[in-house]
Amino acid sequence: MDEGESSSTNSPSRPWESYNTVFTNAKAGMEGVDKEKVQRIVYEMSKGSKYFQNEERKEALMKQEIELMRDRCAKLSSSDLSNYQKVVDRRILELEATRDLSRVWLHVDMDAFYAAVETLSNPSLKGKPMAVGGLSMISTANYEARKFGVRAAMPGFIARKLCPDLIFVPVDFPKYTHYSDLTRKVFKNYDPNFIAGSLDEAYLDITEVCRERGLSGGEIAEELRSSVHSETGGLTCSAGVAANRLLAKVCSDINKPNGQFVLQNDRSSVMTFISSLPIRKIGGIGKVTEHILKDALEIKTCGDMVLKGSLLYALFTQSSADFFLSVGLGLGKTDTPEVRSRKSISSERTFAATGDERLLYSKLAEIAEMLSHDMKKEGLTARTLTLKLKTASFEIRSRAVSLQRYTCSSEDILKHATKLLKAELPVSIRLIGLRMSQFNEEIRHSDPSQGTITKFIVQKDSSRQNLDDNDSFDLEASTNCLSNDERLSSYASHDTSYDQLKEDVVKYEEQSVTPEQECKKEEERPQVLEGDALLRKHKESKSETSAQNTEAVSVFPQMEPLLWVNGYKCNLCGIELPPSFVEERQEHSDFHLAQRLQNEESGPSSSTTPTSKRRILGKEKANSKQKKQKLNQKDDSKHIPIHTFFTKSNQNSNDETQKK
Ligand code: DCP
Ligand code: MG
Repeated sequence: MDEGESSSTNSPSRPWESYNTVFTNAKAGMEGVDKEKVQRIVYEMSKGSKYFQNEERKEALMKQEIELMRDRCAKLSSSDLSNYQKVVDRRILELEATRDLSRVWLHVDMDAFYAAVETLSNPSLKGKPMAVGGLSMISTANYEARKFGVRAAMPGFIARKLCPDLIFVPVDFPKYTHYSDLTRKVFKNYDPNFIAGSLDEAYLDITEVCRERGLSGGEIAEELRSSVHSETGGLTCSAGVAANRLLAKVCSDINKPNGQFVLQNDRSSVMTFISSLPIRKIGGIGKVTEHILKDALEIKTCGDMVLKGSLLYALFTQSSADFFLSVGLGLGKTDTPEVRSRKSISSERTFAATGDERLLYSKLAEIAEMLSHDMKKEGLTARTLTLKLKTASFEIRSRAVSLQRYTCSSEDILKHATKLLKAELPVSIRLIGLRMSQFNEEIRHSDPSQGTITKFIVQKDSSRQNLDDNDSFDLEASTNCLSNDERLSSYASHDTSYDQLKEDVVKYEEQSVTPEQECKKEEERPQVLEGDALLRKHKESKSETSAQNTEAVSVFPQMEPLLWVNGYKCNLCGIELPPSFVEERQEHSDFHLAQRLQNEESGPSSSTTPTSKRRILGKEKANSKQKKQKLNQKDDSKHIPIHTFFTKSNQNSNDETQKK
């Protein structure tokens, strides 16, 4: 199990100790790994690279956030805290009243999924350390490889350094989809409305099936796992059974691989379980949130969230504090969510940073035109316009305006967008985005094309019914103080295939139910952890809320699909990463950011986009017929050559390759 990360302490003689990336986070099967050795190798292999610098920048920002939180904490008087404690006591009563112990939820997650599927089709891989992916990035590793510290989202060349005998198998997404379908057929027998997460996991409400068949949750879990094993011809999975989805997910990781854990459905068992659970175990609490809670507030376990509830309510927005408190009480979702409908539509462009106002206005006009075109195509009108900017120094700004009427006209959009932009000038900008939200529901519901979109979403992948527990997903999206910046950085070159991407955005934008809810959601989005701008806003006023006139609002929740084509495929390098891998996606975006910075720095000749650069490099490779080891990478051309950003490390990697 993931032990989370230790606090950032730095010993000058062992600098890697404070170098915590996703590569060094433990996953199931990595319990005995020498973490320090892994950290040292990862550190040494990436030191000096752009990736490394980016990690350092993120670390510095995080430390800044922690300091700010400490300062705010120190300013709280004891009477403040005793007032907040009253709020906590009242909220505990209210939250307790919502506790539902009547349902039995099961979370199932396949073991080393891609790797297990590959082993099924090539049994000679059995028992040998292997990873699915390539030198630039691996998607997963089997449990044999994990003993060496090899894990998903790690560049393959680092993995090979950790485990020289590592066998690489290229990613074969259609094959995993096929096996995923087989598992879903089994899940349906237990809950026809099961909620699929990524390809290899699902939540099932097994209350009825337990009742009908007079079996316990544990017995159903055993049966389901054995059925998955036989229907797939040998794949194993792990399961967690608990009163709600949040707990069931935590439980499914406890006895991985090929195991299960049942948490009894009574309050005392739940409270005992949750009280000592490390906060990082909770879906929705990522690295940044973990560090802020741990390092600034000394909240290490879920139980601490209740004990220190007054601090949480004093320092965070109510929705964040409510989330933390409900986690501390072991509460989670127990209902089956409805299909979500579209929430917003947007267009954006990245370009070489410029302060030339004429150019910026002309970009804005193009974007307004594209957005209007898309809205007309989908029969949408909306009345909240948001302008998003990324400045030359990667600062993200969002400004919103509520329009007098619903519209989709490019003239209207441009008129208001121009006002928003004007207020920001002069500034050097590298990205402009426009988003329209708060749709006219009447038109929407009477518009047949809308039905088609929803149908498309549902048909395309039933997992999109709801990819995660909302409680955790929303928080994760908004708590990572670096995420806006980092996620935006992923659009470095999407101009190249913009039309295709826009199509994907239209199809896969994040969905919600009504404009009111959307608005509420934006207001409620936890602000403290969304970066400096939101920190400032939070300090100014907690009561400043709805999207009236020009004001800062939070993130563009639909940005991800611009990078993740069809919801899972990185448009820059083709790697496939399901939406629920929030942190891994973050790392992957960083990867591309580093690449982009590298390109920018190495002068005009390297201003080629990653896509075209990839093509050129591919050609060179073919022409020079270098006798590099293929490492079983049929699809290596899909990956960006690692040396575009890991200059030093790549050298090591090549040396390694030649040695082999
Ligand atoms: N995946 C990916 N990239 C990541 C993480 C995962 O492509 N960064 C893919 C490969 C995995 C699959 O998703 O096989 C499921 O992810 P899990 O986190 O469930 O990992 P595994 O199933 O591989 O291992 P386990 O669940 O046993 O820990
Ligand atoms: Mg899995």
